[in-house]
Amino acid sequence: MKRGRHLDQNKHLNVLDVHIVHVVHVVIPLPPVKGNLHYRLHRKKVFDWNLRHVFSKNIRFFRCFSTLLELAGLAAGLQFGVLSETIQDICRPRSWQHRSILRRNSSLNPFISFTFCLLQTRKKPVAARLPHFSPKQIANSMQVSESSVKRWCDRGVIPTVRTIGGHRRITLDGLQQFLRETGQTLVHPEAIGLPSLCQCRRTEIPGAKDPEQRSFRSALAEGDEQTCRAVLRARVAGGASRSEAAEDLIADAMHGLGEAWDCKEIDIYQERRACDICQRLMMEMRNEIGPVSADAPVAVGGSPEDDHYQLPTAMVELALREIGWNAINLGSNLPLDSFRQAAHDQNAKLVWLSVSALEDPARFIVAENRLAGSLGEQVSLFVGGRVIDESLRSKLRYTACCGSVRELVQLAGMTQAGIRR
Ligand code: B12
Repeated sequence: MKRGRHLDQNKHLNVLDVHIVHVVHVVIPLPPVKGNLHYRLHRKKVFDWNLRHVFSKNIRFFRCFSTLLELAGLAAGLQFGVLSETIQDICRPRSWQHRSILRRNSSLNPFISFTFCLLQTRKKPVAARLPHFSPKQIANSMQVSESSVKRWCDRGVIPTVRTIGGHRRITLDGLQQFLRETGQTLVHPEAIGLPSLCQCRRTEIPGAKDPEQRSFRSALAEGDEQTCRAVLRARVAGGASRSEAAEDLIADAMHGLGEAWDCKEIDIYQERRACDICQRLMMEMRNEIGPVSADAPVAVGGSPEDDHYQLPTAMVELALREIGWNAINLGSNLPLDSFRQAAHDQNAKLVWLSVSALEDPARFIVAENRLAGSLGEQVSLFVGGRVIDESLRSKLRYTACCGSVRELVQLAGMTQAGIRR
């Protein structure tokens, strides 16, 4: 039977829908019937897995057997929709057109023999697993020979499925597994309709001189939270305060990641993941400090409206708590009037403003000046952040404007309300 016709007959089957769970070969000897053997050989290749189906005339028996298998399969948690369809297909009258070999060759013992596969239908819809690729497509996108890809398929290095016609096909999952396990890359992912991946995704973030900073930077870019934590702890164990360690390692690494992101040397997800890790590490350190004393002076602060940066203000909170303030981080993207309200409600002695991004500097200046005027003489206003440059600074009203958390610690420690560790 020609393959084309064969595929056509089975067009309702997609080989990616099924996979062989088990091959069953059954030979049932029959009592010899002299003279008129009506056993017929069904020669149709249902699949190209060289299966031969020899049926007796008694189709009911076959159906019964398949039902039993189906039940057994269901009991084992498998699905057998395709098996029944295949059998129906086989059982069509036109499948019986071949005269039996048994009839022509009387030396053969009469038997019913059939080999078939238990086919497990996959549960996911086909579309979810597409696309799948031919070895030639993969070879083109990897810039290797097609025969190499076929060899990898046959050795199981690339997980491969077969079409009904027996051709090798590689699913996206299989391809990704292969690339992951072998460290190979697609030179031309676009050749198979995939977006190009950043081949030069860095985990070495250059720029730091200190070995601890270097290892923290690369662990952070790698997403290795354990190593980040260990390096941070080692810094604290070496005598740095928690906020100093955070500034030396976290701020430094985030600056490095920002530059690497700007140069397209890391992917954006690495930066987002790094932020998340740093948030957790700072929260851990904050919790290690423990509760502040009941009479500790209160400080409140955060980032202004349209500023979504969370790490700088969290770092300020950590630093102030470490020197004995009851520092309360109000978070990011907060209208400045809300700072005033929080200071009033909490009876705060210090308000900090961490400014990393400004959409409308003029509006910010007005709001900042209003906030400074409303806080009163007893409340210190500390301003800092990466966008506070000389020209902006000159238009703001504050008690102190610092470039770093270290400076803030020194100044806050000197304020009247500040208390010693
Ligand atoms: C993480 C990150 C983000 C994240 C933040 C997420 C989060 N959950 O926090 C998000 C996604 C919001 C983001 C967005 C954008 N980002 Co961004 N981002 C960064 C990155 C990589 C790290 C920021 C950070 O957390 N640093 C760590 C903190 C601790 O360091 P720090 O801010 O310098 O703070 C120190 C001091 O300033 C000081 N300090 C800070 N606050 C205060 C307060 C007081 C009172 C005191 C005393 C001191 C003080 O102490 C800190 C410790 O030393 C920086 C790179 C960098 N150089 O910082 C880019 C960076 C700031 N981003 C940049 C850009 C371009 C953007 C976007 C415009 C990108 C875009 N196209 O959308 C947007 C703008 C968003 C906006 N309008 O708010 C550029 C800015 C370039 C420029 N010339 O302005 C940078 C520099 C990256 C780069 N190299 O290109 N970003």
